[in-house]
Amino acid sequence: MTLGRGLWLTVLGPAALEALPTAGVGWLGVDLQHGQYEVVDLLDLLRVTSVPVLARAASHDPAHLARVLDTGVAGVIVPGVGGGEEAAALVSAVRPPPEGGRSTGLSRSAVVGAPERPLLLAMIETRDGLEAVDDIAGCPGVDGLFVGPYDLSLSLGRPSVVDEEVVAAIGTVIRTARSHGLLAGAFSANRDLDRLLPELDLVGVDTDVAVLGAGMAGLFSAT
Ligand code: 3PY
Ligand code: MG
Repeated sequence: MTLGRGLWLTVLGPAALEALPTAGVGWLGVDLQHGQYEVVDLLDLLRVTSVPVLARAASHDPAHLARVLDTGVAGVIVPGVGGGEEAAALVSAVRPPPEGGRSTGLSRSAVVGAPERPLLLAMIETRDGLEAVDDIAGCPGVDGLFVGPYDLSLSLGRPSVVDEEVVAAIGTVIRTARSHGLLAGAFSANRDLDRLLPELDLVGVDTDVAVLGAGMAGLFSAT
C-alpha cells in the first residue's frame, strides 16, 4: 500500500477541511498528541473527507487507542515507541482477538463501517526506539514504522533534522522497515529534509498551519 504525500492536521476543523481542495493529498494525519484536537473531533473530520485519515495518538494508553479506533480512522500513528515489548502491547491494544485484546462495541467504526484492519504505525523518534528498531519492526501486528525527525533529533542531541546523524538514523529506520516488509514513513515539514529522505510509502509533507501560512504569504506579503 502507498499512501504517498499526506497533510498533517493540527488545527483545521471540518468546515475548513471540507472547503479545501485535497487533490493530490494521499492521507490526512490528525495530530491528537500536539494538535488542538480531542478524540471526538475525529468524527466530523471523517464525515467530510474521503481521504484516508490516520490519527497520531496522544499516548499508548489502550483505552485512548480504542476510542481513537472506534471513530473509524484508517489507522493510528503511535508516538515514541521505545522497544519490542511496547510494540507488542500496542498490538494487543489495537487488534481484536485472536491477535490482540481490543474489545468491540457499538462504535462508529462498527456501525458506519471502517477499514477492516486499521494500520498500526509505530513512531521511531527516540534513541531507545532507534536502538530497538529491529525488535519493533519484528513485532507481529505492526504494519509500519514512521519517523518523527524532530523528536529524534532532540533525543540524539543533534541540532536539526537535516543533521547528518539524524538523516543516517532515518535511513536506518526506513531500511529496517523495508527488510521486515513493513510500510516506511516519516514526517518532514522541511524542504531540505525532503531532498534527503529515502523513498517512502507515506510522508507527512507539512502541517495545515504551514499550508495556510504559505497561502497567506503568497497573497499578502509585500513584493
Ligand atoms: C516528530 O518529528 O517528532 C514528530 O512527532 C512529527 O510530528
Ligand atoms: Mg514527535
